[in-house]
Amino acid sequence: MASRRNFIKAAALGAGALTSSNTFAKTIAAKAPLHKPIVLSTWDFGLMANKDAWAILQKNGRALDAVEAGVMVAENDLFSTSVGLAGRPDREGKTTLDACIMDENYNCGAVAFLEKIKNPIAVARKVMENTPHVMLVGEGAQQFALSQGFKLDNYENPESLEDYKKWLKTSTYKPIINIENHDTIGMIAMDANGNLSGACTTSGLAYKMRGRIGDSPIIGAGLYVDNEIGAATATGTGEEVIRIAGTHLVVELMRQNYSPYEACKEAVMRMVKIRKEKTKEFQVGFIALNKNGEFGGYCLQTGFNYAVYSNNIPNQIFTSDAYYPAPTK
Ligand code: SD4
Repeated sequence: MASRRNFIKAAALGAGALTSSNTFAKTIAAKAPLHKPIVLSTWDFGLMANKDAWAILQKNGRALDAVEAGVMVAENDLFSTSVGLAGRPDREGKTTLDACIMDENYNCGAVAFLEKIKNPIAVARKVMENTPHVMLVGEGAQQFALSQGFKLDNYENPESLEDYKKWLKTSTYKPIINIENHDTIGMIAMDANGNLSGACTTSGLAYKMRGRIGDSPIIGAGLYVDNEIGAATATGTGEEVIRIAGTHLVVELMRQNYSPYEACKEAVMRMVKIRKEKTKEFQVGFIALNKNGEFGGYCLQTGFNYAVYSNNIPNQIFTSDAYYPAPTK
């Protein structure tokens, strides 16, 4: 039976670890923190993404390269309806992409409202490395991508188009918690040298207004990395994450010695405080990792999970604790 100490540790990890039947989940409760290298990413598809990140991390590669390669797995998935060109379109039927990346030296790059480019995260990295700017949007971002050797790609996912046609019949906009409203991939990693980086990429909310940009490409909202302290990334309704500068808040709370789990929870509680009953209508989830290798996640609605892979645990899914115990809709 689990000891009280392990239970507290598991609670601090925010992993639902002792309620899981997964042996590794139980082990981690006893053995935390994680041993570097470490990679965490949002949702189920984080498992596949973590594998490609891990291939780089285990060869002593840089966390920055790992997170870029990792999230590209989701961007390249021709059937992902929430990341990359396969993602569900905006209300005019066009898929528009948002992404950002940040390294261990506070370097960061982002693209938003980008169309017809397969790997927005790679363009975000080029913005970071090859321009004096942090963020490029729309036509300018596409023009820059082409100048960097990226090619226009007209791929459209038949499933996303089919969904869009159905949506057009009513054209009412109401994201459904954990369905239309989720599946951004956010990834944070620590490499063998102890350096942190993160990446976040999405097609954003389905049927959004044309030109709408969410939290995912915004440094401090969808992603933040402070190599002295830790890293955090977010998923869910971007407007709500932006409102509280979500991931920057999580990292600043970790600076004040909140554990990653407590920091994610406190950020969610901030939303509850300011948005009150409205928080029943949307989902937001955060994951975080600190410099000691402690990690955690917390969300508003039940249903959020994330994938964790480190030197002391194999790639696996953790279920996030939630503020609302069961879906409210
Ligand atoms: C957005 N945060 O565009 C994104 C959507 C999302 O999981 O996270 N989906 O608001």
